[in-house]
Amino acid sequence: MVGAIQAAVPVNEVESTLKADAAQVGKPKRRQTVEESIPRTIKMKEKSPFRVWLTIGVITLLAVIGGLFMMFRDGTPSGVVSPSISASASRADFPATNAIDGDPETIWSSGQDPIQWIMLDLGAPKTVSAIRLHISQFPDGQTVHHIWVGADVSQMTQVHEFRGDTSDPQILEFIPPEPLENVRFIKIMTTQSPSWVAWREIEVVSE
Ligand SMILES: [Ca+2]
Repeated sequence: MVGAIQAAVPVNEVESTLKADAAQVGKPKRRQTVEESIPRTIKMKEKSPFRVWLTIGVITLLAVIGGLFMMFRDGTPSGVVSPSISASASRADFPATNAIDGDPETIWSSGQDPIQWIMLDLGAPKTVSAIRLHISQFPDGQTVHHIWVGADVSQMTQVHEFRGDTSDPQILEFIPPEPLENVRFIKIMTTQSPSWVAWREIEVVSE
């Protein structure tokens, strides 16, 4: 049986195969270039504009998040402060915030006779060149208002006193001889008035 299988392969075909193998011996194989060695799928991804823009987008997003973190880690964005206000007393429908909303038609009212006060926190020390008080008063009459300022609520200094006949909606303006430096807190204390203590608006001109 073995002899029969060997006889089934033509002699000429065996010789030509052996010659072809012999011709390949010692012949250097063509080297595969680096580019050819990279799978096609990877090359397609590297050339994709979508992938490039996605990378740029992610980097930009991370930079924005990092910037916002730096801005807000101290509680407020750098260079931006938000004033706040408090008062000795306030009627529910006439809150203290009405005194700093920029609208003379909205009123803070303590709902109380003197002595009452309202205090503005500028959020950071500033140089103040003017303070304007928009009166809300009924009836007209003799009033006394004191302006206190300071960098800290425990160390306030009185810088002015308004004393005289006043009426609604008069504006009292205080312009110091020199701008007041290092002012964060401004307290307006009313010690005499025929009216409940109230203000339409407190304006502060600061640098
Ligand atoms: Ca107002």
